[in-house]
Amino acid sequence: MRYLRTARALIPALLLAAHLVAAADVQVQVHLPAGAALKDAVVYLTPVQPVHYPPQKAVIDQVKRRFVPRLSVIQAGTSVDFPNSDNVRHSVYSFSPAKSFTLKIYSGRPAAPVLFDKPGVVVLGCNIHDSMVAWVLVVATPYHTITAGDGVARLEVPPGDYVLRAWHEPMTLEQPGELIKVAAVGESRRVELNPQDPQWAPVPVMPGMPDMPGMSGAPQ
Ligand SMILES: [Cu+2]
Repeated sequence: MRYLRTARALIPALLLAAHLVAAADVQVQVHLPAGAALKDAVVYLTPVQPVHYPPQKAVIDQVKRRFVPRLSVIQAGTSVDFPNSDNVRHSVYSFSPAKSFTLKIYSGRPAAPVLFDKPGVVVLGCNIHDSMVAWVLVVATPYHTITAGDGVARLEVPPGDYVLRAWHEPMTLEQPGELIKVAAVGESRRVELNPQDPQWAPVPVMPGMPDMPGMSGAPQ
């Protein structure tokens, strides 16, 4: 029995050790062609061998007639809530191919979250307030983050083969990416994003949405 108790006591320590061994640090610096660090770039590593990841939830609030946060990176299969913290009504929409939807004009909390089930770039707008814009990058991986002011992103991933990509608004497409092998000791990379590239083309954020007269910010 004593051996059994000892074995039971060891299991959490062994699992923890396995976890520590399993994670490799990947550091990625995103920069412009001239070398300047690029803040608020999404960096993501997509496993070549697909991994299972459980469904997630996220929140994009509406505060003082802005989306908060303005930039989100979520994995495909995430349900996003769009609460309205303002005392004016909003109507959130997207015409992006990766997720097209409209939430009817509402106060408070809409009835149901919106499921983002496909990878891709999604631009959000509000039918009532033209200046409201938010970006959602939907990725097919749980390994993603956003660069800080120094343009550096740090990720912890199991060692293995990945496609490394970076993205920044207003890129309309994802990069083809670079195949990298992450060893247990970790990896350090630099990724250049070039605003001259075609996928950086500005997008029409409000593509042909009819105005809604009389609704411009009037308290509801
Ligand atoms: Cu609005």
